Amino acid sequence: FDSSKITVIYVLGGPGAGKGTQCANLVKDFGFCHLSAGDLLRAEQTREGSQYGELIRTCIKEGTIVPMEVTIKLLENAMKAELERKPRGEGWADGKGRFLIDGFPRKMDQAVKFDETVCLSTKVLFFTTTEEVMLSRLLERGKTSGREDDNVESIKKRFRTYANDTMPVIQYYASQGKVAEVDSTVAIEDVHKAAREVVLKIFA
Ligand code: UP5
Ligand code: MG
Repeated sequence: FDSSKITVIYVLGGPGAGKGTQCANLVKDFGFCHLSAGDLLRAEQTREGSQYGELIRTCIKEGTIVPMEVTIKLLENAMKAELERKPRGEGWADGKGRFLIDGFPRKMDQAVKFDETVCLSTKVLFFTTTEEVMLSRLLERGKTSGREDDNVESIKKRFRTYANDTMPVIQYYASQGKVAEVDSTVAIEDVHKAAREVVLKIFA
């Protein structure tokens, strides 16, 4: 993708930190196209004829990362579809495609590959809170979400993968000066205000 035609923000943070919730708010503010890697994988998992269904189901339940080729292809296709749908950038004030890539990249290999072969991000929005807070949010959501990974065993595994695989990605982008950290412990609307400030600066 031509980086003069798109603005990409990676949205990272632990499981249940509030990435999806805040992306929905930022879509309303700035007209982003919100692409959640987890949502794309869950859709692919149930798509008839997908050869990756079982692989994705196992990885999600075990809290491990699906091989990057699968996720990168899904994201790339979704970005292409959005740009074809809006050839003149309707709704994007500067005419550039605006993408929030949520929950990706969460392992170094994905980060390097995506940066090298798909596009570079302008910023990384990094939502932080404690494991205790994340656990209680996910268990609460698990009562109704139907997500196979919203149970204590899977959540513990997701925390481990996050610490081992995703934290190095955040450090990598921090060393490039791209990371904006937002405390997501507070009320949804307060997190939203802080996140909006970060994005406002990008489009200023
Ligand atoms: N909530 C949110 N904010 C709140 C606040 N400020 N105060 C009080 N409550 C708040 O929020 C979680 C819950 O908390 C909700 O009920 C919300 O109302 C409440 P949400 O916004 O959904 O948090 P989010 O960070 O999006 O949590 P999510 O569970 O989606 O994060 P994960 O990163 O674990 O899940 P994801 O879908 O990204 O990935 C799932 C799996 O897919 C991974 O474990 C992995 O196996 C696989 N995957 C890959 O293999 N590769 C990838 O690149 C991406 C995913
Ligand atoms: Mg999410």
